[in-house]
Amino acid sequence: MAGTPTYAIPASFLGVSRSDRSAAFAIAGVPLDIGTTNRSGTREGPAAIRRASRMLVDGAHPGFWVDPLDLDLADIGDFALALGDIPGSLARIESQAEGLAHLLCLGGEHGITLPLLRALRRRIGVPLALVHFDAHVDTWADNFGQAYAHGSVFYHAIKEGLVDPTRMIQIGIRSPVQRDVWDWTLGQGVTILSALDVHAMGPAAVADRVRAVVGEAQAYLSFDIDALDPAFAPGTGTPEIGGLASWQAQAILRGLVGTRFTGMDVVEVAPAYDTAEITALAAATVVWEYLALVNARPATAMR
Ligand SMILES: [Mn+2]
Repeated sequence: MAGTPTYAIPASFLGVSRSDRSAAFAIAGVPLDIGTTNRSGTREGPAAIRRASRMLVDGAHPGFWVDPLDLDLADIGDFALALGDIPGSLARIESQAEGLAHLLCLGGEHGITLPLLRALRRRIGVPLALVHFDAHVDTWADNFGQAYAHGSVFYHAIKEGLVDPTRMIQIGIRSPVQRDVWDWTLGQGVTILSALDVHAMGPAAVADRVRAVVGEAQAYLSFDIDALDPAFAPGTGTPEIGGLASWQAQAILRGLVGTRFTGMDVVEVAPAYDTAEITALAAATVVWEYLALVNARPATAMR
């Protein structure tokens, strides 16, 4: 606990000074905010998550004994976007995601995940398994006439063969949804665990289910902060009551040791609606948990 107090650390993710693209783990902000369908404000997400991450710099993860600051970790800044242009922005995000060893993105709205998956799918050559935390299925074919807004990400990801829907699990789902959208999602082979399922099963059983669905496939984690209950994450554009407590999401993640994750994002943080930085801190902690998880030795698996 010597040196610079956490609040005075530079506002990169975890205060890291490295910013080059050759690091083993690269953090990037993606402040896309033009495909939100309710309240906007995710353009401020990356900066808020970085600021909140400075709470997490004064020790190792107490379950895995990994200190993310000991990793080969860079914060490469924010990706450039095409202002006001969703397809143009998605193309730019995809090209900037190329050539990075292991990318962790701070959203931005959920629309950013589609180009990130396109880039990753091309690199690994096979469809990815997907662990998707969300209040919403995000498999709508369109959103009020817009095909690439934040509610259509996984419709396209499935249609484009970016993910293997039989190795895709959605956790925390609870929003109103059209029955045909629900049935289409299940019909593709996606596993849906509602928020009520999580509350009934408990985190350890959820983690077991995730590992059973994903298996040995290379996997991507997409964490929409609205998977958390608005009591734990008010700073988001489409809140839904009845969601996960922060500790439940944390416990599920800690149960995923050994999953072959190849990238992740945390999206939909809209700081204008946040209270006392709790949403931004939850998002920063999800990234920190992920860094510890993917660098954990299997022998340290914890519950
Ligand atoms: Mn979402």
